[in-house]
Amino acid sequence: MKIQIMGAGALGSLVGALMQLSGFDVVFVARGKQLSALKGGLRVSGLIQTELDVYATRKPENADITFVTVKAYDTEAAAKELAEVDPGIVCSLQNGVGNEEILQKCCDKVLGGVTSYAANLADYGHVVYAGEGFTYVGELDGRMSNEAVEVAEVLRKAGMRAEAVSDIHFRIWVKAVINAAINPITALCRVRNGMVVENENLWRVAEAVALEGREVMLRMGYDFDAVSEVRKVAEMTAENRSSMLQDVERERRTEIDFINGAIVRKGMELGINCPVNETLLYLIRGIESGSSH
Ligand code: KPL
Repeated sequence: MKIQIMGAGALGSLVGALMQLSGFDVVFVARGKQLSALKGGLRVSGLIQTELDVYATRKPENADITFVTVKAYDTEAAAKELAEVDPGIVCSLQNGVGNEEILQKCCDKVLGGVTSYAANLADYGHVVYAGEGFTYVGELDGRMSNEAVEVAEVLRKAGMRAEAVSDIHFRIWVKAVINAAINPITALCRVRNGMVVENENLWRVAEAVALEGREVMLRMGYDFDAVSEVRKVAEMTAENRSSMLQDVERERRTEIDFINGAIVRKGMELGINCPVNETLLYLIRGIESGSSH
């Protein structure tokens, strides 16, 4: 079975490495310095230590399953490239809301996915496997399909904890609200995730973001205890530097528009004001406009 990783950055390289180590034929799609480095091999450190010769390319190819791991703002470009080949089952493992809908415009068979596996790029071609998590995949319309079951099975064969679910849309929103409460605060204050709960000033902001997200989700028919979940994830990932903090430190564009931006937009649609999410959205956009990406 041929597995393709569309966007072999930190998470994509980790998933690809785990797949290849379990015997799958893997294509790593990357660009720039990461592509050049991968052509010389992929190093994995952290929870596992290994070096692999990998097949890395700029453009996607035909495959049985394509995992999309590009940053949310690159989903549209990735979808257009995937439309030129037969990518098989396309499964997003990205952050934020709306990626699947963008992929569906160009690809026939799209599954939603969320993962809490943690990976960081120590350098181009060198991924650090920072934490084992859980991955959920599912149909966007809530059906339990053979494709979703098959993708979860493939992830499990690669040694990952994974499950096919019938509420992937809900899980995507849960992750977005958690990211909305942790990521921009850590990026603005340049702190690791744990500080969001350890510092009472930061916690007040995180709690307000979570409560706004919860209100929007409630109106969508989704109930979850956003404040407790944010606390739990911030404590569990206390030593992590969030993906948004890493983006800001490297002067790269962030995924703010697909996280807090998505909450603000959905809130507007439903007549709910989300002023704290909106403020964080504008502040992170302000940082982005001052950086060189
Ligand atoms: O998903 C994350 C991210 O950094 O994007 C969290 C859960 C906040 C872990 O760092």
